Amino acid sequence: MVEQESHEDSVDNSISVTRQKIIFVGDAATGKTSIINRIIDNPFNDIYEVSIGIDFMSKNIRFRGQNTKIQIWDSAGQEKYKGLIPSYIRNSSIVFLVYDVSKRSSFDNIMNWINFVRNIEKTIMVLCGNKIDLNREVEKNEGEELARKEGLLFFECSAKTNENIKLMFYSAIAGLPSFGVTDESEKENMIKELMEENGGEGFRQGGVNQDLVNKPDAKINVNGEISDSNQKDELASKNIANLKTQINEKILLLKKKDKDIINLQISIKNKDIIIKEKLLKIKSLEEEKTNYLKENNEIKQRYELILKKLEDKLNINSAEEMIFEYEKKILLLKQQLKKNYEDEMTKKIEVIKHQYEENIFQLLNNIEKNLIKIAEIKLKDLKDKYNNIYSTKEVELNQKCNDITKINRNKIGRAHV
Ligand SMILES: Nc1nc2c(ncn2[C@@H]2O[C@H](COP(=O)(O)OP(=O)(O)OP(=O)(O)O)[C@@H](O)[C@H]2O)c(=O)[nH]1
Ligand SMILES: [Mg+2]
Repeated sequence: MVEQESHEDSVDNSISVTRQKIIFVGDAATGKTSIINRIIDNPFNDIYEVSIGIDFMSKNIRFRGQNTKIQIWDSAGQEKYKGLIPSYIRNSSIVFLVYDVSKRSSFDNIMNWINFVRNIEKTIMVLCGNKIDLNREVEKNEGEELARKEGLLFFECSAKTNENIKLMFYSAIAGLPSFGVTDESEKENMIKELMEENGGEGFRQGGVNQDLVNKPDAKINVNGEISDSNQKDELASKNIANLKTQINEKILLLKKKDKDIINLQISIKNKDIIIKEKLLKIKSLEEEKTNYLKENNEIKQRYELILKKLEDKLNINSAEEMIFEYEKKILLLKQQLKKNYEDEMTKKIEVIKHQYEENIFQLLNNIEKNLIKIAEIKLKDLKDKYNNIYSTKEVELNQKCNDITKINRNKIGRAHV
């Protein structure tokens, strides 16, 4: 655990004072400022005034003759101010993680806040579900469950109705080692005693924002005035604390740089080794290449030798004979092909001839039939014609016969007369 800021001061000659830092974090508008206002007995404000940077208030808590100076730091929940928070979490005694029970997203983000705090400081964390006077989106058992799992203290409260605010605050600070109570059974009495003795009165509101806190020679608070010496002390001690934090951060940075240099040296050494290994590898590859070229040359020579031997072995006469044989074969094949072609053509001509003959025969048949028909018609016509002529001629002849007969009779009659 990082050393806690726990200065032993002296308020008067007889009482020693211990300082304790408490900080409230959580999403914007969850009610951090409203809770702190209730702790210090300020009235509840319905209007949302967005916090900017960091505000603080302090109070001397008296308990069994011991004075504890409690500083309460109120952080702004807006994301853009998150970067300011770590230096206030460092060396803090208690961190209140506030969510809004009527807004699920603020509870969903609590785990991020827990991790955020844990990455900076190992400290007491109090999970606080505010706005229980409103309709819930987060049930109490969900908060309890998360607190149990993560080892946090857990309270629900309402800054509006003031329910549970003081109990939550005094229960949390009762766990601080500065009160020297280790017996759990005694804690309940202690909380009661603390509440009775201190209540919410006596808190002094600082309201110093980040800009002022970061300046070591800051002489004013946000109200633009430093009236009492206590307030001056407060501001000075805060400035010293901040300077210390800054120095510590610088030391950490230097240590980190040292580490980086060592790491760089190591990495240069490693690179050296790698380069040496690479050079060795290149050398062995070059040797391999020379061997390969040598081998390749030998193979080439052997191959050329074999080729030459093969050329010598080749007989030109036998090649000519082979060509003659092939020519003969080609001729035979040509003849065979010609014969096949001729046979096929003859067959085809026969078929075509037969078809023509068939067609001509059919044609002649048809012509003959037609001619017979025409002749019959002509014959009939002629018959009819001659019959007509004949019958007229017959009538004419009969007429002529009759006439002749008549004439003959007349002649005969006259002869008688
Ligand atoms: N109903 C109800 N409203 C509350 C309660 N606590 C705070 N509020 C209101 O919630 C709003 C935000 O409250 P603040 O206390 O300013 O919230 P905050 O967490 O300080 O917000 P930031 O400073 O922006 O991070 C204000 O309008 C308050 O009046 C509560 O318990 N019940
Ligand atoms: Mg606020």
